[in-house]
Amino acid sequence: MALLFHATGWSQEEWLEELAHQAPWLDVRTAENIGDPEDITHALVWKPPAGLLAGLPSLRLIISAGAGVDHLLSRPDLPDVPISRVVDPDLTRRMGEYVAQQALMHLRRQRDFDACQRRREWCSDIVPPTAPEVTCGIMGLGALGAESARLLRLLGFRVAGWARTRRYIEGMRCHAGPEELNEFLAATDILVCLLPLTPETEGILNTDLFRRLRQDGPLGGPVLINAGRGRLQKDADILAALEEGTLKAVSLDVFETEPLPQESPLWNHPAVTVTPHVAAVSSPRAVVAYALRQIARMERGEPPENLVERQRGY
Ligand code: NDP
Ligand code: OXD
Repeated sequence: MALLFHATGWSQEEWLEELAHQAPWLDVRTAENIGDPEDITHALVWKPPAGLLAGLPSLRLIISAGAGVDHLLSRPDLPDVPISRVVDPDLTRRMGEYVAQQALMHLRRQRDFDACQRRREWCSDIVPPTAPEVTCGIMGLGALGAESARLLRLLGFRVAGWARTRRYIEGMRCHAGPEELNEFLAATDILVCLLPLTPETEGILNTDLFRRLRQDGPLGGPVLINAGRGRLQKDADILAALEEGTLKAVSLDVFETEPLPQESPLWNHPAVTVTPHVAAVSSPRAVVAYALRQIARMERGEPPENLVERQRGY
């Protein structure tokens, strides 16, 4: 038994140290030191390079080191073995914190106060509404969406949600499917997107959708927070919606092209808050522990957790 580890764009060293620390007994291989491909039974990966997972005849499980699996499902060379994606309290907490922070920032008009401060202006005429006057609508009610909803409710926001299938979450209205999207959008002041990227969701955050959001709410226009995936949104449509006033402000952690190109107007738009895809980073400690639990489950003959359903795309 050997584990192949590869994470594009992350510190390889830090992850290998964590693997050695938590599982000194485990035979860990890397792309540069793969040895006999027949030994590899498990792979813990994030955006593996093309070809890395092909040609591993003993591979039994792929573990995605992130919650999203579009980096795997989009590849033609993906072997036909189960994929477990990380669902972990550390990652979930990070996303909840990001969503709560951004929602409060928009509620409290912090960007406006920042601008006033830069102008040395005492803007005491700006009086923000309170959370119970504002409805947050969460697209995607999975591990991350459900926790974000819980935190937003604790902060006093009205919260509604939308998912592919009917979800039942205490204290909030859950809408389901394309036929209930309109009703959900029409009541939403702050739209929080935590959808996976699939053929159905690609480009869903577009002009048509923005125009269906509640336009006369207490924030002076709807706000978008997207921490799902960049290709869920059309960057150009966001800029146009800000221009025409269909969106009041946006917080974006993800972008159609990452890193966000230097020339993108999103960087210095006064109504755009940019973070560099860090809303919920995968912590080596938490994810290595998760991966080891999945390997142990398989050793005991139990199915791994959080298996991806390939045909639905997440
Ligand atoms: P889950 O798989 O647990 O939840 C996905 C949710 O989206 C489910 O509620 C699902 O509906 C819903 N959904 C999927 N397709 C559709 C559709 N066509 N129409 C309506 N709803 C749909 O995922 P997580 O909550 O764990 O993660 C969500 C995404 O967050 C990840 O896929 C990833 O892209 C992103 N992410 C971003 C990070 C960042 O740092 N920015 C970090 C981690 C993740 P149903 O409940 O019916 O299945
Ligand atoms: C993830 C991410 O999917 O970091 O976990 O984007």
